[in-house]
Amino acid sequence: QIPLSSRSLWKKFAVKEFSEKSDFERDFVHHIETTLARSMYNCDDLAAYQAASNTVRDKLIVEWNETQQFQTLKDPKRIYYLSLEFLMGRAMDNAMLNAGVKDLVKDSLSELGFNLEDILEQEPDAALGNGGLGRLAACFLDSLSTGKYPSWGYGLRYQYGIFAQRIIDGYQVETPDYWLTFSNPWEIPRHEIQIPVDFYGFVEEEFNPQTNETKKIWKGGERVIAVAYDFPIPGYSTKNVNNLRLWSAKPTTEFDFSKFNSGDYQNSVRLQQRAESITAVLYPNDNFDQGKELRLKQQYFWVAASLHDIVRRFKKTKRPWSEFPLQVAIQLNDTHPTLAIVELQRIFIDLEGFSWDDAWEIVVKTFGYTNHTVMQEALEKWPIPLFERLLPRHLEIIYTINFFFLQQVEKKFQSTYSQKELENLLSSVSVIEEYYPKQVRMANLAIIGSHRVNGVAELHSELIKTTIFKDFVKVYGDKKFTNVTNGVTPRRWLREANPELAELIASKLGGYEYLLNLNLLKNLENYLDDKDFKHKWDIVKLNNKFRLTKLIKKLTGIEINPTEYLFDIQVKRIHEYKRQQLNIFGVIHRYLWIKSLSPKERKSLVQPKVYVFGGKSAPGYYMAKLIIKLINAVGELVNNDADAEGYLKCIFVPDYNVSKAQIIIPASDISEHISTAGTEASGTSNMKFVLNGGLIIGTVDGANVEITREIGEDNIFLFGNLAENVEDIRHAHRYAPHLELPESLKQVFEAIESGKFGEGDEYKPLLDSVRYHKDYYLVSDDFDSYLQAQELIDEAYKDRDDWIQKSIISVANMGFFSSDRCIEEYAEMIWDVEPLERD
Ligand code: CJB
Repeated sequence: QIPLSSRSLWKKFAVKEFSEKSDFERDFVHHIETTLARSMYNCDDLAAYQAASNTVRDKLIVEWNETQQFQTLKDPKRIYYLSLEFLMGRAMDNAMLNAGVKDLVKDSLSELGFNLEDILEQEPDAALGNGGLGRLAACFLDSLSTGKYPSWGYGLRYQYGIFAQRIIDGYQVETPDYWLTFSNPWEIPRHEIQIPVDFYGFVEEEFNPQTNETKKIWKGGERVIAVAYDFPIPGYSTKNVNNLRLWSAKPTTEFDFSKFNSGDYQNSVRLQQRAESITAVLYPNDNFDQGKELRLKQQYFWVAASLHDIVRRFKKTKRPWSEFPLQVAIQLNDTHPTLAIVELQRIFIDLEGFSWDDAWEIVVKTFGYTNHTVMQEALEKWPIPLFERLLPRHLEIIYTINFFFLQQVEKKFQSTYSQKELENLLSSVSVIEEYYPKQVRMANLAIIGSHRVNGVAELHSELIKTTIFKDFVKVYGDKKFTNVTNGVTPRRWLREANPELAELIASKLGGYEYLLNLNLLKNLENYLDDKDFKHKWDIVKLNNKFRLTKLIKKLTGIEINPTEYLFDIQVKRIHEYKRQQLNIFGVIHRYLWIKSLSPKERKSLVQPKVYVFGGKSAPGYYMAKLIIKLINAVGELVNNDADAEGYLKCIFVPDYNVSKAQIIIPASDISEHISTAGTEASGTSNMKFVLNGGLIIGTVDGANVEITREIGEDNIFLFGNLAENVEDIRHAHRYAPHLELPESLKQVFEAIESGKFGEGDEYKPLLDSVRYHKDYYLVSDDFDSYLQAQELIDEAYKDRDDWIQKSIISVANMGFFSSDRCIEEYAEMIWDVEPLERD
């Protein structure tokens, strides 16, 4: 505590945020000369980026500090968003835009001899996520700050984010993404916040003669320290700056003297080094559970540190424990943080001395769980022997949770169910799967320990109730299950990614207010007859296509004149269920068709198209890697074939990430969201594309359904079988003696096998997965319908005026898909929290 007599001095020297060019310039030079120890004689773009970002960061930190102090004073209910992934992308541009200082910084830097756009290119992406789930968490943080919700993100500070992808001879090659080579101005290391986390060890019973009770005590065998790194999260057009706290694992400084004395110094160093490996690397799987021990360690390390922090913050307020769920809402982003349920129960009963029931009541009120997938291979399960070794006390608590839960189920159904029915129900909802070895089902645990479970789009939320969690609906009724359709932040995905479109919209809507109330976009419909506006709309799209072709040239060497082509884009993780194979088979079909035409016919019949692909495959996902290879091989042939020149290009953009997405998405005429119906929980890039004036070709899946409802059926190209029919079709495939392929697909397969795209044999597993292995993803069933939809697109694109009309109407009706709306829904339905306006 600073004595009162000194405080006026502190106040006199309190940091002042820059608000004029000269302030920015002074601080910038200060950072160049002191923080970086450079001068005007050795200041390159990287140094300028670092100095500029430090200057912007200083401003942010002043507000961040004040926000935190204010929240401490007011002590509102807080939201804690636990996510193993935060796919943030770059911070600098976003921070400037949110604080409203981008023009000032741009002019200042220009006066100092630098170009802002070049400087922004110096920033590495913070790529601490795989795909949609991680990016959703990042959009939510933006909306939480913008909406002034007192909230924290908690995650891990991986030293290596998602790998960088290179394409060598058409194949994906992974290289490590060490993103912290240069000091990171966007994080504040909090070396004073160190939380011990234990693993392994054993459970002891301790008898207390005073109370005559025995108590379980977990004696951990290996201790690791969690160190906090704080990332300020600015809101748009508000001084509210929330915090994202990421944990980094460090060894303890306590030395194991027994090892030392026994002369095993090297081993004791090795053990310490092992600690740091916990937060070394992000697991690069999307929609897939690999079940590695280190991953379970990551999960517990993160959950234990975060809960310790949350409970400590609550205890500081001296409120009674009964108020815990009134002050704390914890959202579980997928099942990855499910151990938090068990850890909180452990804290309450083992450390704070609660009764089981009192503790459990608070726990369930505190947690909400978001499910992001129905794919079986993504559902997390941990083998009991592993669990028992790593977290013996937690396993005991899980057994007890399960015991009481199953008892309750039994009681509820024993009079109405037959013995057999009851057994089936119990074994389906049990947290423990009877398997060899037995396994802990994390989704079941998450449902039992939360008061709300939500899916991420209407169709998905219905599907979880009727498929993977249907037995839980029997137990709880369907009130516990709800829907919050995903959204995206219009600040990054419109204003930042597409400044020209954002400005054009602002010119009609009287400013940028719509970025805070996206429903205002609806007013764009007043300009559907405004020729000048429509012309400008068209020009913006063309400019964005130019911007993308420049990037393509830089990354692949391939030159494209965008004025000639319709841009058809599919960028997302490579996955069989997302069906990039369907797309590339379609490209091959189109190529064969073009080849079959005379030059004159081509001219009159073919709509020139560039197909752009991008996305990473998990390193161990053989089939996805094969799809990447095929796309590149098709590109190699098509892009160099004189017959196809001017009609067809096929591009694979390497190393798709957030910053590239910001250039790719605004350039699309059509984007592809073509998952097998019922497999894509929501999708979020579909929303980004439409918000940027692109139309979509898609299946009736995930949030495509709601996008269609909002923008109208005339403005989207839907095709394919419906989710409700998928199971029957699969069943038919399973029992058919052989699968009859449509003629169109046969042609494509023949072309591939003839060796046009390199060794025909190479792609055999991919073709066989369709024709001999039951075509699980319904590629053959949807192929003709897909081709028809593509034809409709070609036709529609001819009428450019109508196309622009569709584009404007679509954008005008995308208000619903702002992540601000999601956060409001969570706040009301799940968290029961209100925004807190800073005085
Ligand atoms: N999702 O990105 C992931 N990873 C997973 O392991 C499971 C799901 C995605 O989450 C997004 C956000 O909710 C969804 O839009 C997307 O459909 C889903 O695949």
